Amino acid sequence: MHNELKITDMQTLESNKNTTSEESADASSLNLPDFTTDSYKDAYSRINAIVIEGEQEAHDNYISIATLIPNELEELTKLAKMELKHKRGFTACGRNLGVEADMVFAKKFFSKLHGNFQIALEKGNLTTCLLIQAILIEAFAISAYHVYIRVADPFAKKITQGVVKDEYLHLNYGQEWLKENLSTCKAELMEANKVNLPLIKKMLDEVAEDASVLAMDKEELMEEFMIAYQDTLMEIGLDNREIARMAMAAIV
Ligand code: PL3
Ligand code: FE2
Ligand code: FE2
Repeated sequence: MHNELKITDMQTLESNKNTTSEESADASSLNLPDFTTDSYKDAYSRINAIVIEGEQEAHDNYISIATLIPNELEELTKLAKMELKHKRGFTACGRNLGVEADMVFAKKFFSKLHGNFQIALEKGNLTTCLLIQAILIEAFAISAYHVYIRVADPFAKKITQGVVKDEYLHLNYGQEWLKENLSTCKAELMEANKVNLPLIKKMLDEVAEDASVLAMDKEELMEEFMIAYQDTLMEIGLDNREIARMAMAAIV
């Protein structure tokens, strides 16, 4: 982080100032994977499908959530529409690389989480629905997109940069609702987290090998996820101990 530079770094900085950020971006792009190999395309067929399916399910979930908060219909419809735009964007990324997305794999990948969302929806458990979609899935997407942007082909990089900005709006939506209703939804939030955070961790484990073929590092994915997740819980108004307790659900 540039803002962590100390005063003592300033001289070094001065002597390096002919190295622009543009040039260092060029230098790091030398380490990009070869997007044309069979192994890259094979891994991409699953990762791309996961993202396409994830965006479609996110759309459906926001539409479903609107049935539980009818006066938010307009806002939630707006969020849902963004998800379809994301889906189109990532579909174009696959097409651009000549890859066919493995949608059967992706449906299975999401099935457990999808099932839990549907049960919560049927029961009218809005807090659980928001935790699953607007917090866990969005934080997962944000972490994956941040890491992917660093190693994506130029076409996909541009699309993903646009998408990740929207995902923060979605995370924020859930965050603000949960913040306003914290006194009445805390117990359900904790319980839903206990059940669903381990699923996110499993999904991350499951995708790690394919992700590494795309030069996406698992540790980095986990780190980015934890940053988005913990930041959100803090904004919602949980204290350090509560956040630690919730995060711990990922390792048991
Ligand atoms: C919500 O807006 C979208 C939900 C999508 C979830 C996606 C999780 C992705 C995990 C795999 C990482 C791949 C990133 C690469 C993109 C082609
Ligand atoms: Fe999205
Ligand atoms: Fe989203």
